[in-house]
Amino acid sequence: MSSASQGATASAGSSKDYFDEIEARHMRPLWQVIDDLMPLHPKPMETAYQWKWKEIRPLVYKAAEMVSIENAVRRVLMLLNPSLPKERAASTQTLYAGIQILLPGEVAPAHRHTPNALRFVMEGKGAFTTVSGEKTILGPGDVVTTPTWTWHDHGNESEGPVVWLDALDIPLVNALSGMFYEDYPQKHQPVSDITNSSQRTYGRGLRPVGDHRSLTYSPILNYPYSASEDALNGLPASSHHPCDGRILEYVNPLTGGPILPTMDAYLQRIDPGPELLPHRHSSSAIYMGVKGKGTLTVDGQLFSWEPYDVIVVPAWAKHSHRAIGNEPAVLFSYSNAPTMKALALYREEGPGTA
Ligand code: 1HN
Repeated sequence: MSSASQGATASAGSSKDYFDEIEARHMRPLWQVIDDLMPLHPKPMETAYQWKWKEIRPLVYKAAEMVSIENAVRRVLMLLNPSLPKERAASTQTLYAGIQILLPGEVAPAHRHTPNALRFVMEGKGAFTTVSGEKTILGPGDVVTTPTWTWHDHGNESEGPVVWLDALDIPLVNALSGMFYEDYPQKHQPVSDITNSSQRTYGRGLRPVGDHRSLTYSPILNYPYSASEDALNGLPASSHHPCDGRILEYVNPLTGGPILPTMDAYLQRIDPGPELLPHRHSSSAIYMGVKGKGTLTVDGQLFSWEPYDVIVVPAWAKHSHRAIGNEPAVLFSYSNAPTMKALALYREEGPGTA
């Protein structure tokens, strides 16, 4: 063996030893992975996914037979995106979705946690939620806020079950190690305010003089469906969005900004006609069909939806809407855009953007 080839062997040997040693010491060469670490645009772990209400509804009602509210505390079927690890309780990398059912006479006891929550009521009329001492009666299509660290409990004093979509930022809060939780010492918190007082006071373009509320979340507890739908139907054609049709954001009336610090929410109506233009944004979103029928094309994958179907639109996925049939199609959605904007990570690409 020549000294040259010995040198080559020695250097190959020491190179393997070198890489073994850095691996053993829990290090890794950046130059081997930099392209995966920093792709040219977001490549989220979540993929587009759909849950059909027809398939999940019987399982949600079955949960009400299988487990008592005393045992469950919150009787919820979580909608877990199969592309994400189960233990993250995630529908996208930052957003959680679940379907909750509460039977007549049941109580979901008061507690609070750092994740923010939004609810979209699907079925049932007359159950209540109390948040920070204010009680509101729930009806289909109502959007109810439960901001970070606010005491909240639910009860059903009506004759039938109530079912709603829970939207939380649990995966985000867990990724940031920001989870705190506390039970209230009693089942219900004291109800100190007039029913629906925040909607009555702040939902009408008025504001109490000398008001010093925190501006990080909306003061409005319940955005009732009838008012939201009326607002949508009152939008002139000139303000329709090329990708989203008629679209309204649920806002904090004190700032004009999102209703929660980490999540925003929208109601939109797609009128019959050709598919609207595609766009994408670096926020991820979860859609729920409300009325009519439609399609949502996500990165070339076509999802046909009916009321209460849930569809995940991953970050940076091109998506476009269409109504199916002769009726307008109404969708509720929520996204992590406020988080992305707060961190200067929000980008959008579509008609009118460079
Ligand atoms: C929660 O408190 C509710 O209050 C719903 O209805 C879903 C999921 C995880 C943790 C807490 C509720 C939840 C939750």
